[in-house]
Amino acid sequence: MPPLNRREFLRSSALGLGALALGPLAGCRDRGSGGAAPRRPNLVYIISDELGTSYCSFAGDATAVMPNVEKLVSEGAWLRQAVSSSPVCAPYRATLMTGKYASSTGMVINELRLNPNQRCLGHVLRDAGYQRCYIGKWHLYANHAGDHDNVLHSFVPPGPHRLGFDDPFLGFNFHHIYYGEQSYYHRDTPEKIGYGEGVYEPDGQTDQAIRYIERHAGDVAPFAMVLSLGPPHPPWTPDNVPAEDVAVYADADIQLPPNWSDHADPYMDRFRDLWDHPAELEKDLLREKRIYYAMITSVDRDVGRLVKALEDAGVADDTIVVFTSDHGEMLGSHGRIQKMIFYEEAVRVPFVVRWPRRIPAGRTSDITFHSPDIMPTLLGLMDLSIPDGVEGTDCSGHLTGDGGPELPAALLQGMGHTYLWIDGFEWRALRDERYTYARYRHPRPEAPAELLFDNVQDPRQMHNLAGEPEHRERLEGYRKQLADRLEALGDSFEDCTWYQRWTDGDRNILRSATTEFGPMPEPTWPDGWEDEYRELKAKES
Ligand SMILES: [Ca+2]
Repeated sequence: MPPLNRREFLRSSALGLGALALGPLAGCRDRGSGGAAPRRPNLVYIISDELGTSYCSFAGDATAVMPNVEKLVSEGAWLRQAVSSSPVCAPYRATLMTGKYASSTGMVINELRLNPNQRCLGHVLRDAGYQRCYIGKWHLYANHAGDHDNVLHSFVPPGPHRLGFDDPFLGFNFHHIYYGEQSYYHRDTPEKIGYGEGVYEPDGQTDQAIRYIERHAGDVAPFAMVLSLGPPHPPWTPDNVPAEDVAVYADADIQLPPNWSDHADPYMDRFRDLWDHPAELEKDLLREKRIYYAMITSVDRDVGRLVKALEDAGVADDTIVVFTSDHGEMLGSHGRIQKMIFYEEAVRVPFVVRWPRRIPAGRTSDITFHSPDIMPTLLGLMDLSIPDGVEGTDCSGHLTGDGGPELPAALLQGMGHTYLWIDGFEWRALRDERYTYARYRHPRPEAPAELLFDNVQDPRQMHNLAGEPEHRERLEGYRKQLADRLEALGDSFEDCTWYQRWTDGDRNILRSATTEFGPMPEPTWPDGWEDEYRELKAKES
């Protein structure tokens, strides 16, 4: 048997196991090599978009049909309290890649360009000898609000802006049309490449992932793949999802949520006018929710295909598979749609990790787990060092059963409008298994600016306890914890427009609460495309 490294020794000691009992660890070694160098596990990280835990079958939603993710849950570990620390697309993805809060990445709203002058997940994997493949939506590059299909914004050029995931990169910045001409990806040129006639985009992306696994399963170097799928993000129209997935819900009894409100939440940043006609909105939401579920089932089908490909290639036991989402969706709860809010429907996300070599099947945990913890936890599982400046916690021991550190609560940051520099929607919150405490920056006369919910007694968060005398002490405790946590991060809880000072005025991030990143590298378009780049830039300005 090869010698154990220190980490494995500590783990085996903690488990009280002798070296002879370490069969599964020995199985992590390079297959058949007999050498001392450990072969690290592969990683497949699947992100769906807009899938809240509230709508997952394994979390109690009786409507959702998702047998393949259920199987993943039964074979791996599920972190039941997982939340998105910034429940909106680009801020989450910046945190995923850096292990830092939005206040430290500077990605406070959507459609900003992340500064690549920081050590990211892909860089660590690259330096550890991993092959790194990225497939699907990226959303860390375009520095422009709207006009998503302009290749200036959809094409993420090779080089620093891919943050180490370039081997290959089969992606695009942002779109959510899953069929036809508006469904495409780029390789290493601005050319838009379709997934094939009539192919549903997530199916085409999963095909790409499966081909990659087939090609690289036998390589000496391990691989790390991110598969970033669009659904169940809207538009929720029947022509944006396969008919077979819609048919699954033909007889489903789709309902509005119990905390539906026919009044718009005054703190919502967009779409308030939908509540001018609540009866119509109800009808629309019921129709759309059926498509939302169909999209969940479509993602589930692709998860099943991907796991089967790992099994067929003989690498399932040596591959860490993560299934998660960037944030959830309100779908009418609390008089809101979309995300960018601290309520359960928007922040709670599935986080399921399957790795037969190390993670006991069917494990669940209720530790605090939020987006900054993802990168250090993955690196911890892979026995790779965590870069300085990472703000999350390595929770890998909670997945394997070895235990480890845990924060008292997840810190959640709402920095402003979804993608515009507009003030008035900012909030901060703390969430633990029992309570959510939240505070808006700008109180409005129609609704309280401070909220406290008992997530166990009142899982739909319909009863605000913040004003109740018997919760005064608890409220004070959360106020203090929030102040301390924000101070430690240098997060001064400002207006949305205040954060423009962290950019160059053109949506390129130059600094954050903690870091001066230096100049934004100029994108480099490939040979033969430089003229087109200059023309498009000139047209835009
Ligand atoms: Ca998203």
